[in-house]
Amino acid sequence: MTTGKGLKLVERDARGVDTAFRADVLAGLAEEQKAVPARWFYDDAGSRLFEDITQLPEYYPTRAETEILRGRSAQIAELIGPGRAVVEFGSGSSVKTPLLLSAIEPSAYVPLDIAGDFLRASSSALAAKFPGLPVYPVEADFMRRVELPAEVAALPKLGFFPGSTIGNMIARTATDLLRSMRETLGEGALLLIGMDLVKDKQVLLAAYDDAAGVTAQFNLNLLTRINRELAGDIPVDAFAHEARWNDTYARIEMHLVARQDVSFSVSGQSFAMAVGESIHTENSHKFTRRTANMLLAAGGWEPRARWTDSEERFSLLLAEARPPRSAP
Ligand code: AVJ
Repeated sequence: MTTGKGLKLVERDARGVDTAFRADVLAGLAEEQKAVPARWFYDDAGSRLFEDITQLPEYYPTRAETEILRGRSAQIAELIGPGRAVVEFGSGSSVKTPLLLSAIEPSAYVPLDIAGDFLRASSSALAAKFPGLPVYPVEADFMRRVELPAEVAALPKLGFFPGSTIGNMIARTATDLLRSMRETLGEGALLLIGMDLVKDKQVLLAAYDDAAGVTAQFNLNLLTRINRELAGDIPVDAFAHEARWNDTYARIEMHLVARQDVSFSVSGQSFAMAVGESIHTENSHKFTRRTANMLLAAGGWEPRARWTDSEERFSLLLAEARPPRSAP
């Protein structure tokens, strides 16, 4: 296993504050509809809580996608073929990544992640599971084109982006990401991507507001993180977790709603919220076959195959980076 370039991707000021986190939180809290990007959920506590979420009875996406990877591995392997360098966008899950790698006989595995420590840990675990498979972790922000290691330059590529993480992005950002992936992987590359499906509203709301309150803890942990890392004094108990269905954009939204009038400060800046006002913390877009295909096409990817789980809750799509065709 080789290591990345050792670039420091997380910039900290003299006090050790993550400057991008502070900038996002201060800008987001100053908006009319307060908002903090969902990527900031994942500190150590948040990452552990997300792992707990994936085990909840109400949270079907992880089980549904794993069912597809297990049940359709022969067909997936047939269409992908052996010998590709698998480029995973994100550090990889301990369950889904091995399922894919055992199915397709890849010739290299390249996980891309901005969080170097997590990347190194999950890469060595994976390398131990697949002796003989070259693993080249790259510490990078995959929202932009990534320079892949020279060792995989000549290999055909398969991008892997499971989990419906693309659903966290609004259409414009999702399109930018798909186009960056195309630049990173090159023409002729394949992309295997998970997208959660539109379904009964009550099923969706329950998946994001579970009876045990784990998703509520996950959402509220963002405030705890802000207090700890950005010298905040937000009264966490004054906020309630709420999941909402936004029908215009076909997405679940998570909000932190003020249960009373509150005022607080973060990094020396003061904020006030009236009872009922919220901080918007996450979007989780849900797709149909057509909106999924439309999004892929907008990003330069031609849909090739599509699988769903037995209850049609979740989709896994295979797409190919093809040269753009002119009209018609
Ligand atoms: C990791 C983005 C796929 O949107 O379902 C789970 C995150 N948020 N419960 C999702 C999440 C609340 C999850 N993704």
